[in-house]
Amino acid sequence: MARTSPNIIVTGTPGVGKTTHCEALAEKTGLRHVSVNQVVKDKQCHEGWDEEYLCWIVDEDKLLDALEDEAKEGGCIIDWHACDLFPKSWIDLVVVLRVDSSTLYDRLSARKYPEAKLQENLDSEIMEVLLQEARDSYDEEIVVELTSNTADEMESNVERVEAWLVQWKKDHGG
Ligand code: DAT
Repeated sequence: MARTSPNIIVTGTPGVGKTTHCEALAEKTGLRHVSVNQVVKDKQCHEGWDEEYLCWIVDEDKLLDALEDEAKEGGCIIDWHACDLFPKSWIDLVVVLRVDSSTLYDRLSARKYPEAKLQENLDSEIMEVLLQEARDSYDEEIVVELTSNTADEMESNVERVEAWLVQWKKDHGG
């Protein structure tokens, strides 16, 4: 059955502003903020905790099973620092947030990331790893790169996604 509400991924390197954007979007649009980190934790979709990188070792099969019903229903804003694991058929829009290195450095330092993890994330942002992953995994028409350095940029990003949603609903008989 076709979705009556779209699924959106908000992705990017940790610290780009995914959670902040997803919360604002959920409030404005009524779509649901699906924090993958929370799902991994709550539904135990992991094989333990990585002490070096301070993150869960995700079991992707379990994660997809845990998300499947919600994704089929539609109306999810999926918040995760990866995007290549989700089936193409689930996803209507992929927002890749980008940020300047110095801003990212400040945000991750404020989170007290260990040096190796901080450096790895900075490299990942500079190398455009998530943007490439999105482009490799989805049709280019649905991948949108947006900058998230300032509150003004965030506001205009949210407006842009809201406008996209209005159009999506028109196109899908809403
Ligand atoms: P992520 O979920 O991608 O890890 P976040 O939403 O937790 O990122 O944001 C990390 C920090 O940066 C947080 O303190 C809020 C701030 N931030 C995020 N996007 C911003 C923006 N566009 N302008 C100013 N601050 C922002």
